[in-house]
Amino acid sequence: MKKALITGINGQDGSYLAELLVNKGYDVWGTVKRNSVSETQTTRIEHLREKELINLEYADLTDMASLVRVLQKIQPDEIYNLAAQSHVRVSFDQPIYTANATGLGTLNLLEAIRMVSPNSKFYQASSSEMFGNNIDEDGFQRETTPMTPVSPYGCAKVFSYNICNNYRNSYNMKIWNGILFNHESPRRGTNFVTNKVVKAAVRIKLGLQTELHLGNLEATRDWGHAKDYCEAMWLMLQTDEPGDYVCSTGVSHSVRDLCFYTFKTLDLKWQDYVKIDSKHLRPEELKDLKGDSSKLRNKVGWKPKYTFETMIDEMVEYWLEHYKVKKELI
Ligand code: NAP
Ligand code: F7E
Repeated sequence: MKKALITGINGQDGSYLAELLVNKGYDVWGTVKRNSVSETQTTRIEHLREKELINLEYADLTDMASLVRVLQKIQPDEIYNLAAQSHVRVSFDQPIYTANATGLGTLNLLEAIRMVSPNSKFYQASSSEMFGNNIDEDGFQRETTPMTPVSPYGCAKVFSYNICNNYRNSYNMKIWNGILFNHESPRRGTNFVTNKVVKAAVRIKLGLQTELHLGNLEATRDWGHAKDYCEAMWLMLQTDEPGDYVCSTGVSHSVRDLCFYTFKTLDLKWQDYVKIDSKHLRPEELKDLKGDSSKLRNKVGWKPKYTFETMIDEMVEYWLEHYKVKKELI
């Protein structure tokens, strides 16, 4: 039985990856960081915890001793580093914490692995935010696109990406960088734009809310489904040769398109409810993202199952179910 360790197992991706690895017969371990309200911290993984399908350990990426302790205890075959302060807007409010957790935290983990578990395969959650506003001539970003990040989060992820490549080359460690474009789901935090829009549109439809306040409607993103992207993480680690892989759908939509599609599925006109609020604007914005994932598709055989539309439909259904309403009844 293979052992896997997932940092940030209670996050959006951690919860889907844990399900995937449990279904593949892995012995799955995950780290959670200490939180004063333990009941809500494990909401996304409660179904796995209740049935004792996963094991949890306390650890924090900023606390290397805790990482050494966990690695010594588990000696995992595969390590997925999904933990991070992952919110771009928040990274402008807490740049130093973001650099410590999202940047230096990766180095803490790499050093811990080098000392106590050097043969583990390692997946690093790199991000399309690393590219900043660089776009290749054909309109896409890919593995070779230059990286000039435009947020403290993006800067921290570039540090992690570079140190992973450095450790791979210097110490022959088995390290993969998955450069993932935005991926969403009903489990996405509701302060990210997709789930914020979908939740609000459903609440507006049900008379629970009257307005939705957003920032930049012109930004475009290449939005895929987190389930598809977690499968890509696992597939990468099943290859023999460590490397860097972009994971994306190749289709992008603006935040305006997202509002249009979501409100339309509920028979609403988004213009009647959306208000622009400068507090949701960023000091510097990443304008357009669209990824070319040919390398992942051709070398690893990855293909997404969801489209933008089927993903948003699933998220709408989730929120209707949350408020106990059947779509046919509204
Ligand atoms: P998420 O839902 O925000 O989950 C992040 C996880 O990291 C949570 O479990 C969080 O725990 C944990 N965490 C935060 N700070 C930590 C620390 N200092 N030490 C240990 N754990 C810590 O993010 P996600 O959407 O699942 O994304 C997973 C990873 O992929 C992240 O590294 C993210 O930056 C990266 N990524 C995401 C996307 C995307 O579109 N989703 C795209 C590219 C890359 P608490 O919840 O208890 O705080
Ligand atoms: O913003 C705009 C905002 O916060 C998307 C993270 O998972 O993906 C994610 O980062 C766009 C931006 O995601 C609001 O300005 C407008 O242009 O959903 P988001 P993100 O910043 O792209 C990357 C790949 C990661 O790696 C990150 O971890 O939507 N936008 N109005 C808004 N965004 C938010 N959050 N809230 C608004 O009200």
